[in-house]
Amino acid sequence: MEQPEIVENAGLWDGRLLTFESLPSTNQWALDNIGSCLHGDVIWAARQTAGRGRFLRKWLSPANRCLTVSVVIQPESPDDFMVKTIAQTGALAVRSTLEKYSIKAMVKWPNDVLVNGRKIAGILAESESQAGALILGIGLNVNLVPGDLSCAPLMQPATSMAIEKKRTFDMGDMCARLLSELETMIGLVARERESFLINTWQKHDFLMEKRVEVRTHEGTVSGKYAGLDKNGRLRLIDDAGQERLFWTGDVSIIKEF
Ligand code: BT5
Repeated sequence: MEQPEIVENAGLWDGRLLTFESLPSTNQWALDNIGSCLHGDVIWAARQTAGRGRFLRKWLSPANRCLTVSVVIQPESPDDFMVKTIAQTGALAVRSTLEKYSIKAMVKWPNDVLVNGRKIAGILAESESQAGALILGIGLNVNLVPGDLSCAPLMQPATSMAIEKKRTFDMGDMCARLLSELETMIGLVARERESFLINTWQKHDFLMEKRVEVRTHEGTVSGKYAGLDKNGRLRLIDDAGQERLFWTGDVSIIKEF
């Protein structure tokens, strides 16, 4: 297995940045090597050969064009507010990173970042129960060109920073900027908690005021999207007028004619 290049204090907080040329999946590497990881370590692979999304879906990341990182977080307690809301916090950090490059992005529950309705980034939060660690995986389409993702059918259209801005971006700068925004966002959420999370999410919420369909392994429910609850769950007012809360699922907007 390839040995990473390690840079001290270049991860999150005082963590390290561990860079690989190629890994199957940065989240999987962090899970497999959790014993040697420290709080705040960031795993970055220039190329992922088996990147994954939620529910074991594939995440496609052409070499050096999609920023694929995983952050190791060892929360003080498994009930930590941050644990429940880390995917939303990650999405908000990606959104504010993009704003720094004048790209107006919106968040879509639970883990997407969209530009003009096209997916530019996805988040995968996984936990490692023995070490009590949380792995926050982020895939951000930086320099993808049209056609890069044409090898597979996508659940929704995709875009990249390069497609939006018609220029390429330095991956190292992008990684540093993303980690800095993430550190700030995690700090804000930890200090100001649900009021900050709910309000900030609401300002950039792609689903606000929409009629949606939420699909889970238990079935599909439709109704009016009503934002996040205090634990980061999706609130839906179903067609019978009842509030329903979801920890996970896939959401799509119902087109009204
Ligand atoms: C996600 O899942 O969006 C989470 C993606 C997390 C990827 C990161 S990369 C670093 C870390 N290491 C990993 O192995 N994973 C994490 P989900 O909501 O399930 O969306 C997956 C769906 O997005 C796929 O089924 C495709 O339809 C679509 N997709 C795949 N690659 C894409 C890309 N590069 N850009 C936009 N959409 C993509």
